[in-house]
Amino acid sequence: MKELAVIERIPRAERAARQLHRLKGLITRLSERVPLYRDRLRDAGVQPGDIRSLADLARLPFTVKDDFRQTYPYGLLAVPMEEVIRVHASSGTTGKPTVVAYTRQDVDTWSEVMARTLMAGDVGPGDVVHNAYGYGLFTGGLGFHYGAERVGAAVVPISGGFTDRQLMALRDLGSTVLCCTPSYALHLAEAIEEAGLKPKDLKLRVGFFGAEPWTEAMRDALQTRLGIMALNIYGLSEVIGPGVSVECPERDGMHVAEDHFLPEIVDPATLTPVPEGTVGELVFTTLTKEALPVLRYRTRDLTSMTTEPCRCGRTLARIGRIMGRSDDMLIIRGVNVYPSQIEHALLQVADVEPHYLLVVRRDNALDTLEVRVEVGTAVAAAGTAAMEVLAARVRRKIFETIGLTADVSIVPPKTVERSTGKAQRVLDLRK
Ligand code: DLL
Repeated sequence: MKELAVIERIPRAERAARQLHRLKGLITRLSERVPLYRDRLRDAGVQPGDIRSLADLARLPFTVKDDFRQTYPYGLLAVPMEEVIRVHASSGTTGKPTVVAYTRQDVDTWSEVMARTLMAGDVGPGDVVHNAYGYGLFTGGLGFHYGAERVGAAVVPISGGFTDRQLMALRDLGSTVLCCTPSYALHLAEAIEEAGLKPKDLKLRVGFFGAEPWTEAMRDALQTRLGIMALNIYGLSEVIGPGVSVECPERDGMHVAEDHFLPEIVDPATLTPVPEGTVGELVFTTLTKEALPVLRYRTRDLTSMTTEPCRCGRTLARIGRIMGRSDDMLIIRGVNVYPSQIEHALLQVADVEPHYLLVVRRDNALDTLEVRVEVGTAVAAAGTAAMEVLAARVRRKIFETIGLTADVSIVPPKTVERSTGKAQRVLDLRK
């Protein structure tokens, strides 16, 4: 484990030499093995030999989420299927998820960056890691699981939900580390208080919270109410999952595992790199991924970056809190949802009109989604029972599409406000 700590503290110039070597190898692999990249690199007039410095990155083509959709499910793979040992997925723009794949080496790399993540909170043998991130296609659960095992901690693979059982496990198993989304952590904090428990009744010491946006005010609340140090963790499936970046105890920006994931910040309109400290869109190039390497993947997440040394001694660049997105993606209970997915679902149900409003709220720390949709005049005339049947059909369709249960309100014709310009389809009341 010592060598992992060293990797994070080497001089930046030494790391840059390694990054450049890896970048050259990546360009060769992509142009030989992935048709989409072969074509794009050719169109950009880039030969593998043209990469002479990290600044040459700015000449390379971008990758976007839609590229995953166009090549669904395995078109971006850079290895034969025989070398793939794991598949995960996250929501996409049309109901089809974004599929990501890992070789044995990729799972090992992921475990390493997740071990480094946990080590940022000094987690190791003797710790009990309560892992309430969802296990399954979502990368959160298994990502933390492998990292916790790698550092030699005892992992409690409790996954999400069943709050009563979570409380019992937190208390009885002596959990010292909490891993879940910040909104679920707040929900757990409330449940702990309702059960008459105080932070000192638990052994929790540190929490790793991410997968959705949160704020400093939320950090203060979690730290006080749970009696822990709350660390922000950022990652995304297309790059690897969690493990891309994490805060150290200084809590002054998230260190990027730059030896594996090369970060850039670009202006989302012009796509040119912006000066350090300026807010723009975060872009990643994976330097070591085998199964699914990505070149300049546009995350759509807005933040800034600094390479100033951190008081903790790590020389890794740091990104700030995610301040928003350059697209319309919502994160509801940790699930990525695009309004277009819901629209797609609504349009498949007969008798509803394509006039809708999505209302997102936070009740008792949990996100709720209300879908208000207009009914056609025929069903409206048929009365309440018919509207209720319709609401149930819409609810089922939405669940099939995004995997979340929405509160569906069927409203009379012409009652959803019409817009004269860009339609306002989302009312996010969580902010
Ligand atoms: O959310 C991976 C993850 C799991 C990260 C567990 C942290 C903890 P996806 O489902 O692909 O992967 O969603 C990625 O979630 O582009 C951001 O918009 C958002 N996101 C992730 N972490 C943060 C964070 C996982 N700390 C998308 N703050 C990303 C704000 C975050 N947004």
